[in-house]
Amino acid sequence: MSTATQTTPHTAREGYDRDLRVAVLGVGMMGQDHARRLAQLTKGARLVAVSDVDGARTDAVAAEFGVRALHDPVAAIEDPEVDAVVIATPGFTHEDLVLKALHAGKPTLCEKPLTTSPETSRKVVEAERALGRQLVQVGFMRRFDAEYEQLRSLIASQELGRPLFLHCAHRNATTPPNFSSEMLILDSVVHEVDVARFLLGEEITAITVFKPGRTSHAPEGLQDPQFVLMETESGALVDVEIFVNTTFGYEVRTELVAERGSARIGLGVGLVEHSSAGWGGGIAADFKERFGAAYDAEFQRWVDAVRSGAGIDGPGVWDGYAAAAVCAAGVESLRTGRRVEVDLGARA
Ligand code: ISE
Repeated sequence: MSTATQTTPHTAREGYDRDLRVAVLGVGMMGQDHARRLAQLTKGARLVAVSDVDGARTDAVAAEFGVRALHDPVAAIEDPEVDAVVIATPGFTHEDLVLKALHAGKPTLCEKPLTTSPETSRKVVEAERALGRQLVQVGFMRRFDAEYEQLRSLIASQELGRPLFLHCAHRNATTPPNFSSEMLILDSVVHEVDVARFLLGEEITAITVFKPGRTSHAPEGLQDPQFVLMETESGALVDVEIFVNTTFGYEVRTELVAERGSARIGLGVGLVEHSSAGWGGGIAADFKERFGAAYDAEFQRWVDAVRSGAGIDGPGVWDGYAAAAVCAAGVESLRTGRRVEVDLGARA
């Protein structure tokens, strides 16, 4: 980061030969983390403003980083002193804010979900297409994790032959208050949907959600764990154990089984004890710890892409739309107990 203050007029399409002035919208847990990242770590970026529905929080975070407190997120998007925005507000606000950012021509890094339904995500896809260039990156940070990148390269090299199965485990220690059974799909499995598409390079065509016996540690009424089975265009199967009240830590693992071999990521190093008696030294406490380096890389590559005029370097609005469509089908399957097919329609 640096503190250059040159204000040459420009457009996002031309790129920036000075630091990118970024506003973070939504400074809850994740937004504050991103604000700190931009203020202290990301090169070529300068945090200039923050905005949150909670006015006191906006003021406190703005004071902490010595930046402007903008209480209206739309005003922050339209502010001439703001080049680009990070959206970390609750999911239901994303559609409106992303469309406003597209209208204002401001490069945007939007935390997942892109929007809360396939229909509204498709609207964003169409709006960006009408603009004729990519301006919105979606915050699927696992694509920037070194192990996922390695596994993707291995699959792409075809060294192990055709992928047949991905076995995924996604475990969280506890859930925040009001975490619903649907949120296991919409908030957690959404990452597995994106990494399956990223690793295999194809779309998901159907999803079935099973409801195994509940853990006694889940809050009343929460269906935890769940077991998800996804089918892909090529016939590969992706299964996900999603279990969000393990009590003992954060585990995210993927095993690839291909025609001539298998490979696993997310195991940690050395002896790892998986119990409440201890973490054995290899299990992260939460996703901020497990994916900290991936978030750092995601932000650096996004800022570099925006400054170069490329707009994005990572998952775009189509990826956000595909994830929303698969998750909506997953929620339908959770409710009905049936296998639900996914039809994305023509790629925009
Ligand atoms: C959370 O919102 C995340 O995005 C984490 O990566 C995921 O592991 C967790 O289950 C979600 O609740």
